[in-house]
Amino acid sequence: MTVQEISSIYNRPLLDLIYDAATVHRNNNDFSEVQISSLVSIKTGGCSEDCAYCPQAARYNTGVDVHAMMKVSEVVELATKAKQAGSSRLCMGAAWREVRDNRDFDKIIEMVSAVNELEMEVCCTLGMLTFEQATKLKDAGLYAYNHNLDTSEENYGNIITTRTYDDRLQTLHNVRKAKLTVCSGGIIGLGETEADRIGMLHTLCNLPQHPESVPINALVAIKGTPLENQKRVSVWEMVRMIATTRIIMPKTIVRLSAGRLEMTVPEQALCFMAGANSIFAGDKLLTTPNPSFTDDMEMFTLLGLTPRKAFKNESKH
Ligand code: SAM
Ligand code: DTB
Ligand code: SF4
Repeated sequence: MTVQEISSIYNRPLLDLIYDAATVHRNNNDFSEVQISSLVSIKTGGCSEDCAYCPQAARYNTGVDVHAMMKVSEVVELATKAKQAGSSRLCMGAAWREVRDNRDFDKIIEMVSAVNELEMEVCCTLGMLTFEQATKLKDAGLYAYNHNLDTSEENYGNIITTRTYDDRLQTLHNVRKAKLTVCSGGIIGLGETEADRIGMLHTLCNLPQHPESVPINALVAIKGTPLENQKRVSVWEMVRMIATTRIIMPKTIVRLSAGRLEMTVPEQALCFMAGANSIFAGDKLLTTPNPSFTDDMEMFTLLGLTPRKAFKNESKH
């Protein structure tokens, strides 16, 4: 799909866009199902990178407590709780630039296989990864790898200077080659233009294969980061972004990610209508608060949504 084609979808009158996205969603997916993922920050803060949005970058004073790698048993306990609350996927995040072949990585391999035994889809987001490391994770039972493009190639250097867009794409290539499923999306509200949003979606949708999941995050502006004074994105921008993603990648899981705490239930309902079919649940994202499981379950009941079971598309991979 061309930039022009994506742009003409993105710029449709809002209600047409929502209606069209809802139609694509209903024709391609079980629209009453929403996947629930939970996040665990297995290694927090102290990161060497300069991502302008991130509370975990060591160079900004954000007040995040730095934590060394969690114990395998702690992760299994959190995963078990998340599963009981309805999560089908556990995503383990580490504040790293890249994976290194050391004891921490060995520990992650153990975590992956332990959580996989709970019959949850296991996802990791650990920074850059080689093909060999991706293969090790796959062999341990990893299901998905998250690595966001975050913004357009043109805007990337305004947000992050310690690595390049090509580095990101190379990791996505390594992940795909290791036959892991790909989770890659971005953030809106960084100060990007609409052309940047469209540009990012263009890159995602023209990868050799669509990512199996695309998280759309609204910036959580963090005090101490260069983006602390960014204005909160409006729900209409979230809806537009989600609806466009749904239309151009009809079968992908589109995740309404960071930023839900500031959204009302009717606002979130619009996002589900426009094709979002996944959320992060549990009272914490990586370092910032998120709605509680209880509130989300009330919302699901109200809207007639049901949690999606793990490994639903297993036969395809
Ligand atoms: N360090 C690894 C990396 O950068 O790939 C993995 C963890 S990193 C925290 C994962 C993603 O979280 C980022 O790519 C970004 O999209 C998202 N993120 C981080 N801080 C955020 C914020 N303040 N608001 C919204 N999304 C954020
Ligand atoms: C994604 O796209 N968003 C999640 C997950 N993938 C790793 C992280 C959001 C982080 C929000 C800021 C925080 O809690 O630290
Ligand atoms: Fe580090 Fe990832 Fe945060 Fe960037 S987004 S500073 S790489 S933890």
